[in-house]
Amino acid sequence: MNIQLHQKKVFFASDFHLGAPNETSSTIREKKIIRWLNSIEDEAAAIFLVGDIFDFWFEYDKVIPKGFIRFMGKIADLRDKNIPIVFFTGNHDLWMKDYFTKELGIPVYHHPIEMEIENKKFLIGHGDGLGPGDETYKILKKLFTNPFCKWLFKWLHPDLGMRIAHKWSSNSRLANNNKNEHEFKGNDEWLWEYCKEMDKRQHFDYYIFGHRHLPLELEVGKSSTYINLGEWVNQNTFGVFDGEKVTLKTFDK
Ligand SMILES: [Mn+2]
Repeated sequence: MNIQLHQKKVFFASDFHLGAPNETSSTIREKKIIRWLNSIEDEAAAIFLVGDIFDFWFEYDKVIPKGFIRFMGKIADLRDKNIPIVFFTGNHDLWMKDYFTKELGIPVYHHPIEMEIENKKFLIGHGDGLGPGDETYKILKKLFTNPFCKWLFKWLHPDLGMRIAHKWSSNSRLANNNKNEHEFKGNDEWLWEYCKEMDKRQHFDYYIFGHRHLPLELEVGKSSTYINLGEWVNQNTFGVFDGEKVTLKTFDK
């Protein structure tokens, strides 16, 4: 994928968690995301949505989850206007397959990707399971991505499967909220650690991740920056690359 800026900008956002914690608050958030997309579309050379777009997503062979129709409509509208959009899966929506690719021409990445935009090197990904720590999740991810487990889940009736998944998702969120997860952990920021280790082997100008739910802009090396995109449940933060620099901003309209 080759992105040309032509005086435009590249936008990054993650962790919309559409669907959570309930329909009412998700719909308010969904409309805000659409206002944001409306506000950037004229100057967007590309839009990267970096995982946990949906609080839960599963693609059956012939069925996708209900909901998010305004968001999907807006995404389709942007694609019809030829604006490149790139999806990454997060730990909440890792069961995306090729629906968005087939329907809208949106590539869906399940791993971080390297990309060069205007002579800057980017490493972009959701960030789950990278760096030290998060051992429980690393084991769970193996289970979640196991083809046999996915096959079993697929054959549960969607009403039952989705109910189980939502219960699981809300439990894991509650557990996270109890642990002061959203405070800056200094040298224990796993993704920051990951960037520092990576930069010793291969240099990137920008490391762009989500997952952490905490907007961060941290120096990795001399000319290298780790950006965490934050989230949209409370903070509505996003990244903008103008060809020179990535800036973190807040959408407050
Ligand atoms: Mn998340």
